[in-house]
This record gives sequence, structure tokens and C-alpha cells, in this order.
Amino acid sequence: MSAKQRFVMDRRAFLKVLGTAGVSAAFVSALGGAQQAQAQAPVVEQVASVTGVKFGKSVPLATEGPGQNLKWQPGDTVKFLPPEKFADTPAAANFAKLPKDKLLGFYTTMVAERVWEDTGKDLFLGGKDKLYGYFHMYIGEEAIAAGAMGALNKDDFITSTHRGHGHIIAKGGDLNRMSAEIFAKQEGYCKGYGLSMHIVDMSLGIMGSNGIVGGGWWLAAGAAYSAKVRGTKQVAICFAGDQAASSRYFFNSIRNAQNFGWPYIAFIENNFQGTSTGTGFVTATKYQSELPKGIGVPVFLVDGNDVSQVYDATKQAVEYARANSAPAVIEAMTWRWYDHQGFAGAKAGQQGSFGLPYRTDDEVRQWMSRDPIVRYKAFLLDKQLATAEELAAIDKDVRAKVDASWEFARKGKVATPEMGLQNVYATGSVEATQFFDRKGTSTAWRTPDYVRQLAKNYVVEA
Ligand SMILES: Cc1ncc(C[n+]2csc(CCOP(=O)(O)OP(=O)(O)O)c2C)c(N)n1
Repeated sequence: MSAKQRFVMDRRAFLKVLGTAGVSAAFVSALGGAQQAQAQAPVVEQVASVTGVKFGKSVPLATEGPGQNLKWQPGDTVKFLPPEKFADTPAAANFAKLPKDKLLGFYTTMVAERVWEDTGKDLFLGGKDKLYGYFHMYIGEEAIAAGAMGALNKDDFITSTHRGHGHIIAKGGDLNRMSAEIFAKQEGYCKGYGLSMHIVDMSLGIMGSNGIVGGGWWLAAGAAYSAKVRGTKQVAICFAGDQAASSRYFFNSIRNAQNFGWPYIAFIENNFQGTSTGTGFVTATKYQSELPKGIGVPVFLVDGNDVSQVYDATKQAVEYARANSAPAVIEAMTWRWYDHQGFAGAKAGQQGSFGLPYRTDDEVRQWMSRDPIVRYKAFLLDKQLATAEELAAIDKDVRAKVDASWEFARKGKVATPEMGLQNVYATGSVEATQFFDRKGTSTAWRTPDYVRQLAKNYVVEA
């Protein structure tokens, strides 16, 4: 079978087994008749033999879920709760063999993602610092960004989302420049003009967080196309939410990547929620990764709160995409601890947000009990891959760096109105910049003074 003939895992079969130890034995016993005949080989080898590439470590979480059930209710996501500790999977076994600095690197990244957002939340809830714009918290989903980015090269591309802080940090983003951007300061990534949802760092392959839901699919697919044309062997991953997978661009970007052979990975972060709507209400399929199955694109479904599974699946998808110049899809099941954006139901100094109408507090607590960082810490300690002291030292070091970044931000310079006219795709000088007037129908040439006047109401105070 050629590499072009691709196989999509029968995830329903896997669902019967998941979360259990001794996957291959359970896999055989859980199936019947003809399926059982196919299931003689251990899962990994069996799938690899069909695909010609090493797939097969997909580990979904439960046998039931919201899909195909329009009566989905808040609380139903607990059916997807991962086990308290990492499942005993080949992914976890492979992970344990990684070099220690890499293992500690995943931990450091996850803690940085957590602490940066958590301290940001506390600052803004504390009332001393003012938040401009939006702040979509990624807390609860950190293992996805950390695990996926650990499988990428520095020059691989990513596109991110409105919930992008974790991706930026995990790809190596600068904490000082991120914090300064949130504070609308000139030292920020976008010189204080982009705030949380427009952070870009092309030197790290970060093509941007993105306020347009589904806006990243084609940006990443285009980057993958470019890598193919330039012959660079880079890959491009688009991270996006489960409801972004309802965007028209999701499937057609994958279809084109499959047709034309682009090294593109569509990564769905399925947290079961889109603003205040349960995903079960707005999708016809159980998983968002169902569609690409039909065109033979490899699909990985993983526990998104298990960094070993996310890393393992991404590594395989990336190797496949690089080797074959072809797309793959990963769907990671996870959950966000906070409201869609901002801090409703959250308190300074306390984790999680409660009392929201579209989910139950019990659900929040249950998912928090499957904290991806706590689970990873337990894994490292149980397997004696790190000591409690080493992890505590990382916690302390990260905290110091994060605190320093907020201090850096506080001391920065507020962006000025003139800066709004620089660094934009306009030709000519500031004096010659053309603006639409407020009716949007006619144009006029504006002077800097006039612009300063216009901007007055929107400029943040020092
Ligand atoms: C094109 C577009 N439509 C609608 C919105 C408003 N909006 C912002 S986030 C969001 C939900 C996104 O849900 P999902 O993709 O699952 O990501 P999550 O927020 O759960 O991480 C919506 C509808 C938008 N920003 N862009």
C-alpha cells in the first residue's frame, strides 16, 4: 500500500477500550466477529500495518458523549473525564523514555501557561490594573499546546486562536512582550495595538492568535502550501476550537491539502463549549474530526489533558505530514476552567469559574480534578523521572519570570495615537494617510492632529 493510501482509525472500535490498561487485550475482547479477526495484533502494529505509517496511539476517553444527541445537557461532558492518572498507553511508555530536559521542558511550559494567565486574572480581578480588550483563558487545556509544540521544529508554523496565550508561550513566545501587549504598551508584541488576540512572532513561526473563529485554518494551510512550494519540509499546524471546526474553512482546507499534498495539520481542541453553547447542540457528529475520515486523512483522537498522548499523536502526525507532504487531523478532548472570556464566576486567588448558566459547578470541579498539570506531575513523580524538589524549583522560577513580565509591562510606555498610523499596510507618510470618514462613504485626508483628536476617546491612559 502506498503512502498516499491513507487509513482512518475506526475510533468507535477504540472507544470500546479506552481508558483501560492493557489496551490490546481489551481491544480484542471488546470487539466481535469479523472485527475480532482484524484485532489480533496489538493496536499500534495493527493500525501501522494498514497505514504504512506508525499510527495507532489514539486514545479517546469514554464510550458516550454529546454528539448525535440534541438533548445534550450541561454536565454530560463528565462522561469524557479522563482517568485521574495517565492511562497506561504506549504513548506514556514512549514519553517516559524522552530525555529528562525534554520532560522537564513540558512541565515548565505547562506551568508557564498556567501561571501567566492565572496571575493575569488575579491582577485584573484585583482592580489595580485595568484590562483593555479581551482575555480568553486557556487554563485547563495547557497539555495541548505544550505537547503539540514539543513535537515541532522552531521554524514550523502555527496559527492560533482567540484563546491563544498557551500556544504563544509553548512556541517560545516572550513573556515580557506578551504581558506588555496585554497592558497596551509600546514594548508589547503589537506595540500595544493588538492586545490579547493578535500576538504574532514570525521569528518563531507564530502566525498569530486570531479573533476570527476559523480564521486560522486557511492561514496554516497556506503556510503549508508555501512550505511545499519552497521545498523546506516545514509543517503548519492550525490550532482551533471544536466550534471552529464548524467553520466552512475547516473541511475545505483539509480537502485541498489532501488533493494537492500540503503538510498541514488541523488540530481541534475540543473543550465541548463555544461561548455559552454546548457543542452537542451545534454539530451532527460525535467528534469534530469525523468529516476528514471520508477523504482518507489520518485522524488522531486523544486525551487532551494527557501531555504524553498529545505529544505522541502530534509527533506522528508531523512525521507523516513531512514525509508525505500530506495533511493529518488531531482532535484532543479537554475542557476550559473559565468562562468563554474574561473572569465571570472567577475570584482572585481562586482557581476556576463557577455559577455559569451553561455548565454545572459539579462539572467544573470534576474537570479540575483532572488537571493536566497535576496529572503530569504525578506521572513524573510516580515514574521517578523527576523529584518533587526539581518540580518545585521550576514552579518558583516560572513564577519569578511571570511576575517580572507583569512588572515589565507596568513600567512600559503607553502606545500613542501616532503609532496607530505606523506599522500598518498603508503607503505614504502619516500626513498622507487616507481614512474613511465615519459614514464610511467618502474619504478624506487627515492630519496627525485630526487623527489625535479622533483617537482621543480610544487611547488608554498611563
Ligand atoms: C467568524 C466569527 N464568528 C463568531 C465569532 C464570535 N466567537 C468568538 S469565540 C466563539 C466560540 C468559539 O468556540 P470554539 O471554536 O469551540 O473555541 P473555544 O472558545 O471553545 O476555545 C465565537 C462564536 C468570531 N469571533 N468569529
